Amino acid sequence: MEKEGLQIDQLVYDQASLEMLEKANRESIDTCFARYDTQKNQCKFGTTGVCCRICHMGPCRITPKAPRGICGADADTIVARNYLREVVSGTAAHSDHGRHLVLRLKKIAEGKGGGYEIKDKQALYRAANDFHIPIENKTDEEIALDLANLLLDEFTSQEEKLKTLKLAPLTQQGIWKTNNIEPLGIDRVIVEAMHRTHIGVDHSYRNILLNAFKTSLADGWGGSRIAMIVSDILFGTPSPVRSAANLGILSKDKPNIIVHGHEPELSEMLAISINDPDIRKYAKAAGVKGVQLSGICCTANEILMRHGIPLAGSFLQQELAIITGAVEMMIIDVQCCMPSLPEVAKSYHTEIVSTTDIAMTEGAIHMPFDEDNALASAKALLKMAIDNYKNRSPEKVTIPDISSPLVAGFSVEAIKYMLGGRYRASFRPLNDAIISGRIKGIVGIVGCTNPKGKVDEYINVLTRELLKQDMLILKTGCAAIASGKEGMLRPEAALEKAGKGLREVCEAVGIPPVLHMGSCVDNSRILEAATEVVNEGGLGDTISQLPAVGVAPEWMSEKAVAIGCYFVASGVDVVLGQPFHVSGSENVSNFLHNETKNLFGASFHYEADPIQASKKIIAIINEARKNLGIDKNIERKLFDMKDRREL
Ligand code: SF4
Ligand code: MSK
Repeated sequence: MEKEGLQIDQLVYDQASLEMLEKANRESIDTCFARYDTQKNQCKFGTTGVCCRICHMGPCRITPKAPRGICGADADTIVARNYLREVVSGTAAHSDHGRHLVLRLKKIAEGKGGGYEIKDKQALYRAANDFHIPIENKTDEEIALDLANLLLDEFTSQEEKLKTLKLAPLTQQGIWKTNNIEPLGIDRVIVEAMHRTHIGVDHSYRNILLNAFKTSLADGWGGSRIAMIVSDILFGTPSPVRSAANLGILSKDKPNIIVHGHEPELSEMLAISINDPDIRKYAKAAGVKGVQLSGICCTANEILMRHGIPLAGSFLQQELAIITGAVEMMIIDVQCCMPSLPEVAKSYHTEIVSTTDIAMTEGAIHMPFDEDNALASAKALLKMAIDNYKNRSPEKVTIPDISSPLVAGFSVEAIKYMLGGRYRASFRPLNDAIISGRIKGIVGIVGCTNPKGKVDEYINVLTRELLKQDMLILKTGCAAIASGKEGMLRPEAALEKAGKGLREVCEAVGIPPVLHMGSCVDNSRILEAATEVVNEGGLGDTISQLPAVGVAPEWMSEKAVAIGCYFVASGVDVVLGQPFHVSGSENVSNFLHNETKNLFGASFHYEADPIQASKKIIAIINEARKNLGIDKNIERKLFDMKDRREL
């Protein structure tokens, strides 16, 4: 229930969310916004990172009068250990997602795919080529089996460095070697990091933090990259697709099914099954005209990128979607699904269905997804949702009439194709546009939404500022959804919002100025794009030399901490709109915000205000341009015969 004194219009930026918060208020529904208000005097020991509950002599809290915990750990050790544990959790989340997909690929290769198949053979051959797997005289299944086994070894390898690191530019690999942060197998790295942070093990904040960067590489270049590679093989490499975003996409007269979470296996099957003749027939018999599938968070991004399934909203709209009263079923898998959903759903007819045994929620219906009978599992859920349509109470339904059209699906392959066509697909035109100054730089804006600020405001204000300054924006996760709702993912946004140079490039290529590259694990696509730019030439030979910055404006999850770390370890400066919980240790803060610059050529920066953040980003990009000697705009010149002769 909303509380007295809570200024609803200060909580959310988009009108659809605002309307639903007002409805929540009228209907006395508890939401995360009211709960944030209750929690908002947050514990200083937690927010500064100096609370330790790693052993049962504690918990201990560091203060000026008590500078050490019972075991003798000081603020540096405690803050660094807490930080590393966040990176471990984020890395584990992305990597476990990747592992499931590799296991599915292996089953397909063994003829036990359960309805899944190799959808994108080119993606399979590309991956085989990347990992030097011979493909001659082999069936696709044989290639897939070799690839699956190689990728499974990436999780379990005890003594060999990750092979996926070799996908980075050569000099980048050298930087990791010099700093001794090349990860071994993903599982080993995660176990080792948990061991290091046990009481009485690693007490050097510097050593612990270096391990955080090493662990994060096992995410960005390991688990997340693997998830991306295998998703493309199983479900198709994304290419530009039209769709729409925001709660207004919910149907007034069809059962609404929302998928929410991160793993694409079930949602992919649902996207396929909505057009199944059996489901059409079932819907018709129930007197409805089919079903409306949509998504929240990154499961949404996965099926948006490949099927154009619309986005109902981002992380902080999950409760608001139910409050429309028009959702028959919300299907949740893993990560970012609030435990409050069944409580909100109690006031409506929405069924909350959890689908994986590692993620159960009290009050939800638990129907584990049977991946070996995926189509049947997906259809059973759709039929349940159709059955539930009759329980919708029209008097409780309010669907905000607000949504924006968008174009998503910008994988690296798609960008290359758009830049150069089928026969000359390459990043050359992008590099040339950066060198000539028409595009000043590339900014990856990623991550979540967070009730600590007005939801979406930082993301949207920053995006607008950067577009004016000719920055090409790459987006993933909920930050991309915010841009979708704001109309920034339309090609026309280039005409309306971009600076002259960026507008010219977007018009010529036919792309929006903000490119939606996918889900949280697809942040590895941003690293892939950065690698393409380096390898294309003319902009230095490490990622840290590129005029490129990463931003996590409204982040909240441990996954975002891991993402930030692997961006910095890969040479991309990262601007945070929310600070880390590290201010209790000057040494840890200094290491993350300054010293890493000497190690990796990039560091973290915290800016609470989006306009200040845009200035910081422009300064970082201008410095990179100056160092590359491309800080003067080069006018495009038409060559006459004299020039040609001179050439
Ligand atoms: Fe306290 Fe040390 Fe135990 Fe942490 S590990 S709770 S600082 S005694
Ligand atoms: S869903 S991790 S709130 S981006 Fe990937 Fe959004 Fe952040 Fe979850």
